[in-house]
Amino acid sequence: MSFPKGFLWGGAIAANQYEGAWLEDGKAPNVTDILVGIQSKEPGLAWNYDTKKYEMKLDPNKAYLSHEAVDGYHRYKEDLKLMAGMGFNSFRTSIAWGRIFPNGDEKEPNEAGLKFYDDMFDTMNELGMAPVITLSHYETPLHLITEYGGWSNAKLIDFWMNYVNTLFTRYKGKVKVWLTFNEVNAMFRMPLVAGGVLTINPKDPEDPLGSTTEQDKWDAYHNILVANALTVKACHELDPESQIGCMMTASSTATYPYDCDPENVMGALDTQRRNIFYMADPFCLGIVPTYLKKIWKEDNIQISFTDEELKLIKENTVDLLSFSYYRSTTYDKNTNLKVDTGGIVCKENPFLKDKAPKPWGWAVDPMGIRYTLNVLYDRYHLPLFIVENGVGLDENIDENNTIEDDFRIHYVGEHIKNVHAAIEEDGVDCMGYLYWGPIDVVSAGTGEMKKRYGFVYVDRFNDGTGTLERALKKSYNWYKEVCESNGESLLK
Ligand code: BGP
Repeated sequence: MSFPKGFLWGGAIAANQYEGAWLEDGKAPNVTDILVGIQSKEPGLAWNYDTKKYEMKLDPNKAYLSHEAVDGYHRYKEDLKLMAGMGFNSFRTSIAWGRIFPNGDEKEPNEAGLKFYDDMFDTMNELGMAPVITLSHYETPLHLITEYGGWSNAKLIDFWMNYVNTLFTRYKGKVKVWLTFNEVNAMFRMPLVAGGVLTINPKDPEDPLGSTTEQDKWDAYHNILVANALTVKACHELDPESQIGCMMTASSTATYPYDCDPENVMGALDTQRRNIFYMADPFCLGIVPTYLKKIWKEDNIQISFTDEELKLIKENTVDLLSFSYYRSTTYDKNTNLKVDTGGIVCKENPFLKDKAPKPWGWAVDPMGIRYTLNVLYDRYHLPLFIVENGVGLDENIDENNTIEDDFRIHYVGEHIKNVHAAIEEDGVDCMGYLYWGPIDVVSAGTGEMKKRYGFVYVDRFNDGTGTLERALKKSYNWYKEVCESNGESLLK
């Protein structure tokens, strides 16, 4: 009882949550640098009434923890050794776009940024961990948003292509798997971060987020579909030995009708469509779903794809579908849907008794990952890659300089067992499991340090204090056994 030979075991992080050094070696701010967590409703922006543009204006009373994060920029070599120490054969991180093209619209890249990732990928390969690299993990350069309005502007496609062509050429042979945009299907819930969209002539300058229109978002959708297809094409041409995938937040795949009321069944399907399939279908099947026409009509959206664009999207589908899964949800027609980074929240599922400890308290649904794998495989027949699954806990180091994180061990173990069942019993082609946040990083959603996912603890706190020293939690050795035995330790 083990996983298929060559199964990829490891963990995943993102540049903006791990590296810090937000203005070092030529880097300029990216979109997450002006937020205390991507759920924040108050971006550090001010409207300049003369130039009619937004400018960065950080709130001096707020702690922007991502600016220093956990100092990965200076400590990645030791951290990667700790990751390899767990028997990882792969490791996922992102490239901060702004290290390579600080403002995003330069013609020539920043050599210091390129060199940094050269060294990082060499270190991973030397340690036996195949780099799995996200091209953009909520890291659109801020200048592209304040100057151009972000992805709603078709100019972004050219800037992006200059960026990705530079990467495919430079890192050819070093990267095993490329992923295009992290959780880009969340762009309607989080347009600024996941879609990099901001209206540059706002109705209410004091409310930058509230001003972004549905039309802006659909324009961004259009441009991102074209950019994704062009990226797949470029990758196949420039770095044919690697594979390229899209990256979806797939928790919404596991949207269960709250009961058998046909309206709830239909509503659950509609939730899946509006949250994942509307984007995964073009990326994986090369089609723009027909039901979108109804939505565009209802919302009075002007959007049309040229024949040439449709052909491009059709011919350049991804090699694999990677995704995050944290938890499932229900659909109930009488309850409003709420969102956070782990997925959608609706009416509580009475069958899920197992809950993560408060304050986040997510309902644990390990079978949901098996369900998600099955739905996605039936629909796309593509290799699937779990590149995020994990649990954030509020943890304090004990007198033995460790943390007994039994709940994490339980959570991860149950999910991995269901991944195995999907592969062995259901025949799903799943190429790997990467745990989200194998080392504590800044939370994407709330911008805190307090929400810790790591097998490795980092001494840093919400108020910005801490020595940044690393310590191993109990789960470190547990996950090491799982990875080194190719899952056998868990399945026996
Ligand atoms: C995903 C993001 C990650 C990550 C994770 C956990 O949505 O891709 O960047 O952080 O969620 O979310 P959080 O940090 O908000 O708990």
